[in-house]
Amino acid sequence: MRPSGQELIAEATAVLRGNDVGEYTKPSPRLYPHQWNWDSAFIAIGLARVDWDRTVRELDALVAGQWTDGMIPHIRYNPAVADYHPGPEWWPSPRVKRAGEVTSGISQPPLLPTAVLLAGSVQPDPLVRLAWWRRLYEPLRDFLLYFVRHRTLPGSPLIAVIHPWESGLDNSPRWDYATRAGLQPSKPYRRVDDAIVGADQRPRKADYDLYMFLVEQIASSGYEMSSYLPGAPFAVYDALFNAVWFRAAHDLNLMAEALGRPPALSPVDLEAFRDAYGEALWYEPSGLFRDFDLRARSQIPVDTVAGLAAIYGGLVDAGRAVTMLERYMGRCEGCRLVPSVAADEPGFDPRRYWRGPVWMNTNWLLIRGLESLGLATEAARLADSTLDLTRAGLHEYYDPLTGEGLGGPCFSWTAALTIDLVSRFS
Ligand code: 9WN
Repeated sequence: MRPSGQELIAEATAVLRGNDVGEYTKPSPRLYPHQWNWDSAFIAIGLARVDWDRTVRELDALVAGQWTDGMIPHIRYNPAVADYHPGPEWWPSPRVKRAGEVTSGISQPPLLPTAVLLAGSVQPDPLVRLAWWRRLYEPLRDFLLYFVRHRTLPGSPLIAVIHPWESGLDNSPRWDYATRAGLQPSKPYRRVDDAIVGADQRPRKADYDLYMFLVEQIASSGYEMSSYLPGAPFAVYDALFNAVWFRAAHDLNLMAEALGRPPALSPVDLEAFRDAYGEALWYEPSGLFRDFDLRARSQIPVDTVAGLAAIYGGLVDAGRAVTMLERYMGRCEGCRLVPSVAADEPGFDPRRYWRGPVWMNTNWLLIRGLESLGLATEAARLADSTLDLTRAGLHEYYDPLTGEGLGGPCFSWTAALTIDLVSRFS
């Protein structure tokens, strides 16, 4: 039997408290000891319902790592933690605004503006809410504009990610074409993840070789995207990343309106973005969006949950959302929903990280998207099956065939999004 809503909220709150290190929340107790970008955004969305003041601290800490060009990095390292590898020595001279900040040199899906909008909406005092939005507005605007200014190439408004870590779905089979090239970093590296979690649930050595090769390339460019991006060895229009950016742009514009400011992103530019997304990424034979490899100038032929993220972004209408989802589910019969990779894909692996397991955060994105499109029944159905996953505990991810909890235990975004879903759906 599934625990009651109140029991789930109590359990999830205890997980968040257990991972709380004062100003930020570790994604999980041992595996991820630093502050991660979109983790803190997901965490804020649930935490705001149980401790609003702590949520403000969480996001202030994340924004403290912002760079002079507006980027908010994917990891904000805690200098007191020494046993995490690969560590900040791989990211020399980060261009941080605030002296003393130690960060990585790439970003992650920009969920943060949406998290600030949603967390702000549960603050009952409008003066407190607006004061918070006013304080964060410019850092959030600069964060979204960073991608427009530094991650686009002539001819398209779509945003290029330059590392699989930036996609948030690190070892997705979408990136196997890059792994297969066999690129090697110039120096040896250590990893600790596969000693904490079973190696069969983590990225393979070939994946890490690529990750560390790219880290070296990006760092040695001095993070100068105007020269790096045109020839970058890995540059992709990621369907999920771009959908998250698009929704964040709309959400930031809602905040601007509440603050009596003009839109941060022009509605005309957003329409052009929407058209470009459809033109470059739609793949009719699968009824799904795909990612686009800027080196090969072609779509990447793998169907994953990232291809559904347009539902979250508001980049499709309700009719298309339903058919996309039904088609994808039809390829995953017998699975807990929604596997990170379509179960009939050759790269599908039900236990290995982003190669098949079900994740609470991608489900949550779809649920939010369905709600925004007015598909309340579909959203409630998916929320119910998502909450059902928690029977196995609040894990990082779940085996779609058995429901077994995998990866890190006591996982913060699973806990936070459980709080959000229970609060809204039960
Ligand atoms: C590398 C923290 C992060 C998530 C990512 C997830 C994983 C890191 C890792 O963990 O990435 O950034 O070491 O595998 O893929 O989405 O933000 O939870």
